[in-house]
Amino acid sequence: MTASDNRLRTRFSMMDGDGDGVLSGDDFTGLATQIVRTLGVAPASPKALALTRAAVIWWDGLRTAADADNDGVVSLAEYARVVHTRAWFDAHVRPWADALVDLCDLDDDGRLVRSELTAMLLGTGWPIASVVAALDGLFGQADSIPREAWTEFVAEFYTTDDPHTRTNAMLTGAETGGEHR
Ligand SMILES: [Ca+2]
Ligand SMILES: [Ca+2]
Repeated sequence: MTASDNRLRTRFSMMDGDGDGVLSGDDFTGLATQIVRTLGVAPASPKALALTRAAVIWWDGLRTAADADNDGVVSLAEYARVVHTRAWFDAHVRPWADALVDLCDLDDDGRLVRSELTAMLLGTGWPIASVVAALDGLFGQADSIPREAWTEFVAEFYTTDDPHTRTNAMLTGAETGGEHR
């Protein structure tokens, strides 16, 4: 499997929260609920409600772009045909990325602390090895990073076609160092 296949499957399986092999609205609202629970945020708090709204925006954008057979769910084959441009990301996924950092930025100082970001990512189901590798690269020796550093990393993960992207650290397969040629 190439790194780009791996990236596609990793994105898909992370979105398929209930693991039934297709993406549906329930996967996205379920992911929001799971993150809110993991971080111990009150479900009725503004930040938690914003995350749920962003989950719906993301799903609506994905369904509109990808559900070619119009059956209300997005299969891996349908997902594979969608190209995520930066403009599409900004319109449909960035609200989710922003809501997530709002949730993780507990003291609202515009910076993310590594422990909180780690908790959030583990809560969304990322394997710990991927989380550690990605955050090692992002944080280096720092305790916190500007929130934009994280949202840019997320944008790159969803939109890049560079086989050697630093976001390969988030891939869940054995091959994480880019494509072998
Ligand atoms: Ca699903
Ligand atoms: Ca479909």
